[in-house]
Amino acid sequence: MKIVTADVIVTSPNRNFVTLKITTDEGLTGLGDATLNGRELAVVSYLRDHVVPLLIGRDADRIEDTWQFLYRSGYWRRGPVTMAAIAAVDMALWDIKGKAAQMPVYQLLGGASRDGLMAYGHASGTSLPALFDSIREHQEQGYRSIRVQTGVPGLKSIYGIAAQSTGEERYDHEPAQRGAYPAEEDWDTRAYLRHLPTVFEAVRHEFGPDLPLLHDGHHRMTPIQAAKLGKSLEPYDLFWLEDCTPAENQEALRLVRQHTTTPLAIGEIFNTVWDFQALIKEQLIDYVRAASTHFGGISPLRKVMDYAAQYQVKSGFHGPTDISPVGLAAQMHVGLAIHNFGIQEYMQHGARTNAVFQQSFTFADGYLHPGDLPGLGVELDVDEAGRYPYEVAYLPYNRLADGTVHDW
Ligand code: CS2
Ligand code: MG
Repeated sequence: MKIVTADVIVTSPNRNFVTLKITTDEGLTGLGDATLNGRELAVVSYLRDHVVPLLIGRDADRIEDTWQFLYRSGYWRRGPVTMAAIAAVDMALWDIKGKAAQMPVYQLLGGASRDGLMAYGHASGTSLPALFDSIREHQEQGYRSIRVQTGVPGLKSIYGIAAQSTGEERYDHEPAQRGAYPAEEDWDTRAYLRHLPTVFEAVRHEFGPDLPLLHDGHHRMTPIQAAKLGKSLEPYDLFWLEDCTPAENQEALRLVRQHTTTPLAIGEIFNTVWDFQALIKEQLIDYVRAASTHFGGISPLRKVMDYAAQYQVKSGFHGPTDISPVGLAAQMHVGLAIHNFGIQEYMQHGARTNAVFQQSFTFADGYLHPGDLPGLGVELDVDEAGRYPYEVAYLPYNRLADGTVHDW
């Protein structure tokens, strides 16, 4: 079965998405997600100018060979642009293989290891009452695990607070915004470290000991600050503390680990299996936060999880709205098949996005399931996608009180 066309589709229903659609000479089509939030067009060019011409005429059945060919023949390895482009090809070929076999992709990966994927949603509020309302709202939607982010006294804006934008017209992920320049936010780590334990104490008091609670530190702390936070959150029994330090310095996790038993999750900005190698082997993390979309697709995600299984490290795949429904489906299939699944982030896309991407997954009683359609179970309505051209959008950035740029 030969690849005859590969189209790169850019659409911005509630936010920007880049999708690769591969068609074979047998008339089968496959979709892959290549969305790189805030740098979308770089991947479009990488695909259109350098990858698509190499795909035409290739054997669509040879997923691993195509992956290795694109990775190794490019010479310049790794990096989010390269790996998002390769991811899209990998996902599209798995989608095609599933359709050819008349099976959902999770069946090709070994079949289901569980009935559904426990998912967590994002509760947030600038104040405690607003946060409690948001947690209750998520519980009513069925979520049984909840990420908690709040405002910090003295700071105008803080990562992950949905209140900054509401309604269907909003950009479909709270911090990112349409516009020609990144929004500037403020940051004070000491104020955050003082405030956060009081928030978790109040949430535990209100919602009891059972509810799994997660928190995202979004790369903002030094190792010793992260160690201190992990320690001060221990009484509130977090499911995980995510991205407590910037991911570039992996040694930092060793120091954090020496000081706290709060479980650690990292890796949403990692691109390859090698980024996780030392962290898994030295058991410095508990959850792999990779996303199929930025990690080279389904094939490497499966490999890193099999490696992690030896060390009892579990999955916690990155699932914000900047992962398209195609990328989300891809990692749901992996999550259902692997033994060491942990949890799946699930933020929910907006209505326009769901009209562009027809999906077959279900979310019931807190559990996701990718569905049983052949392939990934997602189709793209090209006409609907065409109604929403690309719009410039950036993630925000941070400055400290004295004007220094800080990690966002
Ligand atoms: C976040 C992301 O979901 C998460 O854990 O860290 O929302 C992140 O801010 C965005 O994916 C950036 O594109
Ligand atoms: Mg995160």
